[in-house]
Amino acid sequence: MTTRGFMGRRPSEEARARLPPGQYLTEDFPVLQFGPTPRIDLDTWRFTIRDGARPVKSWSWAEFEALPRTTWSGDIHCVTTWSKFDTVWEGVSFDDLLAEAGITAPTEFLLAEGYDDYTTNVPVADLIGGKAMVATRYAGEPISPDHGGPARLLVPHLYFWKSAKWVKGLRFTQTDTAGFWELRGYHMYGDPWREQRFTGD
Ligand SMILES: Nc1nc2c(c(=O)[nH]1)N[C@H]1C(S)=C(S)[C@@H](COP(=O)(O)O)O[C@H]1N2
Ligand SMILES: [Mo]
Repeated sequence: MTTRGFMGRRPSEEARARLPPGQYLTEDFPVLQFGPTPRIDLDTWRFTIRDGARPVKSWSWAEFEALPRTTWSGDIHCVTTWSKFDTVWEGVSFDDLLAEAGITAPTEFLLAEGYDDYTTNVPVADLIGGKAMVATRYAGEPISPDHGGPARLLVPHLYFWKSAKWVKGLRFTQTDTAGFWELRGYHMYGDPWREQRFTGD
């Protein structure tokens, strides 16, 4: 068990190497969102890929659950300075979503959209090649409502605000279009290793 060493007051050498600048390690899983947790009924849940205004592909919950599954394990980093190590997620990779939709990405950018009307922009290049998924399980269980269940985007190499909770779809955009937090001063890209927290960082 190497995780023991991470729990002390001072992070171990290994933990420090895994912590991006300005981040601290937490064992908790803080809940952060701009509004209340939406109530989402699996009977009416849908996940839709759009090219601008045009729907390209849509899945019901049962259809989504039947898609190929991917597991990812690693560290997540929130702009509010907590990082959490060795989180385990399961869901459908962005690559598999495109393949199942029978498309290649029509533009270089998209907005992830939540059932709470949250949006966040991510370049397509940061989603392909196994870098992102629409997760439906965390630590072996369905994702709890507070953490974005039934499904959330997971883009773990960017600050966690890019991982939209209660995700209802992905919308390809012609240009890199600011989402909810990006319109309010957060960085358009959000690389934790370059400490891109705010506009201009
Ligand atoms: N739909 C939606 N997704 C969201 C948010 C939100 O307000 N609404 N907040 C973001 C922010 S700022 C963070 S830090 C993470 C927090 O995820 P957590 O509550 O599971 O820790 O969710 C992101 N995804
Ligand atoms: Mo955040």
